[in-house]
Amino acid sequence: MKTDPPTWHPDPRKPAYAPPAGAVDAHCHVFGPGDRFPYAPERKYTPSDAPKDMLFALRRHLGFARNVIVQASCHGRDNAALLDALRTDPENCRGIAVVDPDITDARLEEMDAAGVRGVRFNFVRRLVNPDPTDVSARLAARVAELGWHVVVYFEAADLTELAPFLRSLPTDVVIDHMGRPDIAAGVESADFAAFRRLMEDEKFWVKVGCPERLTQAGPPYDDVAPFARKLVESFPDRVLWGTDWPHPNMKSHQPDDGLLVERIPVIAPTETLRQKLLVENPARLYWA
Ligand code: 0GY
Repeated sequence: MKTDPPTWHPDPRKPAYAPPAGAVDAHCHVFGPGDRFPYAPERKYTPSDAPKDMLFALRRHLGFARNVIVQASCHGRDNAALLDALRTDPENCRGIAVVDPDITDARLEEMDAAGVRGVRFNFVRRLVNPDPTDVSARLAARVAELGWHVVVYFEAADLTELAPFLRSLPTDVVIDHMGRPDIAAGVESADFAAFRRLMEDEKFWVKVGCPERLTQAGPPYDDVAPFARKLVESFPDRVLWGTDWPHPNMKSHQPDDGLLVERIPVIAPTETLRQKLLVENPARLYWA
């Protein structure tokens, strides 16, 4: 499979907005390097290598202190690159893994010791062939015993069908990319209202980043900001923010991570909201 050109900005600006001490980039990935950590045979894209050293350099450049690294579909269920990154900086990194439903308890405990705090269920069919929900539910019951949570990635069109499963999970549930709302439909759309109704259940958390993937207008992503701001103001104690670096599979443009950080005060307009979004909420979920 042909390697995609780099999806990340080669020279992100130093953001004019400085995040508070202890700020967490709660959604980012590591890719390879492929010669040491091969990409999964079943992958739907082959990224350019974006290894841990690049991620940690970006974190320093952006003024962040910690990372939550999420297993991306291009690495399938082999979490070796993720675990290697976590073990390089165990104080400041936590991870979300994608695992085989029949993984052993010993292996889960090993991952826990390395800093994994959850499993990701990906329902986006252009990226994976999702497991049946009863299989995922059994895995969720097992990881609940470790105090882990579940991260879910799905398209807005699938929310109605998935909602009963999501509500039934015995763990906290973190939703990637605001549930991928249809930006053109507007912040008052029935679908986004349904998403906010789901969020009223206190088990749900939501990541309010990723405007670059949802936008129709392009940078600086003014069309996406009202969605994120609405969630931050409605659920201030259950929102997280991440760069989504290295922006897997992005085709329209290479987002400037400095710009993404500069947008934080637009979606979280007070210092109190930003402290919760960037520091307190991720600390509670990942470092307690
Ligand atoms: C993201 C989004 C994407 C990719 C993945 O696991 C992945 O490959 O999550 C996407 O293509 O929307 O969260 O990074």
